[in-house]
Amino acid sequence: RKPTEVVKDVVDAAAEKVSHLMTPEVPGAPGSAPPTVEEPTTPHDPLPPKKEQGAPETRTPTGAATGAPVVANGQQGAFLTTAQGARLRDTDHSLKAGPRGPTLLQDHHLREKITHFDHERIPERVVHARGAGAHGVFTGYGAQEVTRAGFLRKGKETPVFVRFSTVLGSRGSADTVRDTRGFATKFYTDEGTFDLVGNNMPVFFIQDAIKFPDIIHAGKPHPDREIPQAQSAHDTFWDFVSLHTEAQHHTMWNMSDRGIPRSYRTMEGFGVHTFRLVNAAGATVLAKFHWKPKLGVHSLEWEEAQLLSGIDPDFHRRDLYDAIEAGAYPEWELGLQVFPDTPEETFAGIDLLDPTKIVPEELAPVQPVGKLVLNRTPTNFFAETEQVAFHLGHLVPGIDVTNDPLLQGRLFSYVDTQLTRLGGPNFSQIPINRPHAPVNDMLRDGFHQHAVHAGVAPYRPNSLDGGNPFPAGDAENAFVDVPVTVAEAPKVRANPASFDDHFSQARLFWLSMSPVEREHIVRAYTFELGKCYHQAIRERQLQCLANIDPVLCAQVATGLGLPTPEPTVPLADVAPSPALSQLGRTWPADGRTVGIVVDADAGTDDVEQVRREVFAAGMVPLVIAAHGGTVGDLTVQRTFATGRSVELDALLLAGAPAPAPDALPARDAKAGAADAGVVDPRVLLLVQECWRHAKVIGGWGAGVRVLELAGVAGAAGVVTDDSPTGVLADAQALLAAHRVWDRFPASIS
Ligand code: HDD
Repeated sequence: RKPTEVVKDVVDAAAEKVSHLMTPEVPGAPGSAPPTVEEPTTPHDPLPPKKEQGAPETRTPTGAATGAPVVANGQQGAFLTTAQGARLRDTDHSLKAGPRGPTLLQDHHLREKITHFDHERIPERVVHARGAGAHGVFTGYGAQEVTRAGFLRKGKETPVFVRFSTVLGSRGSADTVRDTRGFATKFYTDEGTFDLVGNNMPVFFIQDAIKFPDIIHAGKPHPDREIPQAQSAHDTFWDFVSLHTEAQHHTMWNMSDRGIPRSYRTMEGFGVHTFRLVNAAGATVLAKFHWKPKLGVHSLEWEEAQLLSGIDPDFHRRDLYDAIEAGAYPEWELGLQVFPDTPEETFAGIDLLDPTKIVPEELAPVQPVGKLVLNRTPTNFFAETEQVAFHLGHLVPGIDVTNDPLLQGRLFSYVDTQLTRLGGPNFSQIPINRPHAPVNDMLRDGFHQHAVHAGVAPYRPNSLDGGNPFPAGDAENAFVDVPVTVAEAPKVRANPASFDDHFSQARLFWLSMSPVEREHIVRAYTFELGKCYHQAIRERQLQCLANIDPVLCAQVATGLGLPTPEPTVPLADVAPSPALSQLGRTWPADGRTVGIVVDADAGTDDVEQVRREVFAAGMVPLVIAAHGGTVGDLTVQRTFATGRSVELDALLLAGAPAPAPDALPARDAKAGAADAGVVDPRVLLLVQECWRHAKVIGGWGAGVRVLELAGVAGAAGVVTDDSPTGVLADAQALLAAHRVWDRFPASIS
């Protein structure tokens, strides 16, 4: 055979090897083959990058003069080379004076390899260090009446990159900690890059950016012992927020179920600040950005979040990646709350420049202006998710900032931080940060300059480069700095008086919660304050709670064993906002995970049928059995050792697996307990965990006996039927509410 044929075979084999990552299948789906893992030995080209990588090259690319192709991935050709392209014979042994001799200083390959490795780590983000990203597409619905921004035009498609994150933890911390989540979106629009750098909560701890180092120093681990990691349950955090009471509203969101999302896919997102939009005629409005997830807003149970930190610290990152690879593309609608641009910059008495306040959706409905679909996972975490650099100053014509003092300070901070993190001012040339709009700036030189700029006159005006670049006017869609009148006022370090109301909206949030959500909030405060060492801090926070709501305060005080203080300010007279509650609505069951416990000794036909129906409904079935491998024709995805309630939305019992005889205590084994219908205790644990976590549970045939032994048969949200598909149908109906909330009637009203 010709060498080219051999190479083609190897390339085909390699492509097949990655194809399972591209197909919309969950590993173990019916018909999917296990991937092969042998190491190929014949030279061949590297694995191809996933579709197009990064943005098109818009600056003069290195190599263009020689005609060499410019590829965004750094691997070309079949052979291992140095960083300079010289082919290498051996990368496993350093150059030594004889096999047992000392290593020679002249080993340039050893030094290049180790030196590069020594410098592989870059500083992690000072906040939001832990994150996960994905590529996608944004499609506008049309919003010309309020903004000229082209990416919001009806039907206009714009590539995006989104990075979700926690705030407090280090890069290696767990995903499911109680914290705010970042929701940062980079729109690579034709008119320049627009970054919407938001969170999953619509308010912030502070009203002025100058206090950002304070809140972050308070939330990060204690400087002496560097604990706790990725937690707010410690003295410095509660010391700060109880003294700095404007943080109370955001803190309440963190203590609510919003602080422990079920998935990035089930989070709302908020731009937080009020922005100023300008349309083609120059008319302006004020607006707040909202992301609404297609799957609804869902959260973990606190016990689940804690267990996951040990069982699967990468739970959210894995969930995002798996969903996209399985073709269950996460979706959000972008919406706008629009307000008239009045000199007071208020709406319904709410100061729109105060980032600790929301405008309830009942007063200003969220109007959808586009759809985001995440459909591609990053090829390389570091190159894309780690190096992506967001900045609130990345604005496009039609979107401008307001005087919100938090927003104003952020406009400084984001570029500044990239200088240290990404090593200089040229971070916009890193592939993930490259604009898709043509760039013609006069920025030159600096560390890591990748462009080979032509011309001699990077200044204006010039005649030597023919006057290029030329400023754009309105007709060429130049960015508009809205000429807002700045009030004649003395220079002061002060806030407007309206910023002094710190409790009314925390109360609004509390009053908007359902009883079960309130119970979760009480438990969260009790847990977090219970972890503080200082009694004075607990008492001070209880005083804040007393100013928010007496029932909340009394419940937490009881949990802490402390007296309930009286309010020191009048309780705000506010109307609840039902839109803030996560309960009481139904949602599509897409992407939900259904565990099916099978008995290795029983038939599996009915399980196969249920499995197919789960798939057909857009959900993910996970077969759970005593051991890995196969049971009948079924591939086992979780065993009784690895399958836990935390990754399931529903659990179906298709059998009553007995414990392995040698797993029984000697006494039971002698008494023939296995024959007497004893069920594997790990299955009972699984059922009980699912029950505690308010999961939908179902069973048929012998599975019903497991439910009886676990003591949950007949309880709310536990369905049984003679027909397996009948059980699935009932379970699916219950899943629309996400959990079986009425299993635990809450006492707080
Ligand atoms: Fe910030 C990162 C969101 C206030 C300074 N911030 C960062 C990220 C998100 C937010 C989602 C991660 C971006 C990514 O994935 O790379 N930050 C917010 C929101 C805020 C906010 C919604 C309030 C409404 N931030 C805020 C203030 C300051 C900063 C007031 C400073 C004065 N934030 C930063 C930063 C970070 C950052 C230090 C760290 C890494 C980065 O910027 O690129 O500059």
